Amino acid sequence: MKELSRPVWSCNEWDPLKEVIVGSVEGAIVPVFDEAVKAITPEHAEWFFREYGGKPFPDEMIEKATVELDGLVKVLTELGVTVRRPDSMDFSKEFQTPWWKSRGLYAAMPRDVFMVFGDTIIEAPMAWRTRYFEHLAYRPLMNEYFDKGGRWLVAPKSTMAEGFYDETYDRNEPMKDGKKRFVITENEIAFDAADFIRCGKDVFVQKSNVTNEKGIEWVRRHVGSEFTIHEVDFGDMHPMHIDTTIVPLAPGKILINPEWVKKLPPFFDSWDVLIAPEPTKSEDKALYFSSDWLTINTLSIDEKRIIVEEQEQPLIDALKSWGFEPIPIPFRNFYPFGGSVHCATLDVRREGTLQSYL
Ligand code: ABU
Repeated sequence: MKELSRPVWSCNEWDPLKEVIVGSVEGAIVPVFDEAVKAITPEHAEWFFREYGGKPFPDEMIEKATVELDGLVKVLTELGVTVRRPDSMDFSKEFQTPWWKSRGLYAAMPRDVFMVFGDTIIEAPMAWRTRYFEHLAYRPLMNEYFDKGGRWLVAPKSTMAEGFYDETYDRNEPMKDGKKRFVITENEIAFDAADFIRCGKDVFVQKSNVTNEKGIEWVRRHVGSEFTIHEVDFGDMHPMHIDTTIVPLAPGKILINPEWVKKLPPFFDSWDVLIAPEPTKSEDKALYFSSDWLTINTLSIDEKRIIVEEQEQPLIDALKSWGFEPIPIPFRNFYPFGGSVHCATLDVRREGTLQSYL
């Protein structure tokens, strides 16, 4: 098969981007403040969930974030990238399984739900009840990629019933006997795709409040011997998604969050380690679901060009000094939904080949 005729093909974070899914905040619902949400919510943001949990995000937030997502779509399109969007879905509708009831969340972050390993899209089982059916917003797209010849691997969903969440988990005591604790147990398979980050044949993953050992092992067994899945652990004490911790930008160049990354795995010994500057802080935009390090949650168009949030001037300057060509866009109003440009996108098709960058 000729490389570019593949409907699904992406092996790393930096090969020239050809097709991408961009999320949507249409109909987004604030999750109720349950154990899973509590585990990753900074204390200053608890009020937001207590006030709005189970209700739609305020209209003004949705409108402003939508303008920014539309801006991202425009920029990507002008760069010659094919942009796809999820379907509308009624996330306010209550649904139930044999064990529990919930409402949905949103289809804002395709990165959390899917990952692409070569010609295969892997659909993550997720770990929040609100996200149990989120993949269905992308079903028409997945069917299309499958019909065109792409491979589509779906991980078994946890019941998310009693026993899946650790009721004794305390966010203020994230360590026990020198080991990190998480709000999910090891009873069933769980992972969010955004806990994985790809460098060709080597993929890095962290255990987190949404990804357990069993989930990592499921991926390892199903992707086969072509890929090596490296489990890593950094200094984020309330981890959920690795793409604000380490960000491979080009062969041999990795951007790191110096607050959490004190040491990299030996794989990166010969790589240039680019230390991200402190994030800029915005007084008026609360980060309800995330750390300040959304700064480095960027999207690479290729080995040089990187989409970054326009207020992150220290990062923009640093990227230029390292020889990159940052493309600043306004995206600050998307931050309160829990991510930046990397989270809001899924690169379905990039040029390039599957190789080792060791
Ligand atoms: N969804 C990405 C958020 C990770 C972080 O809180 O840094």
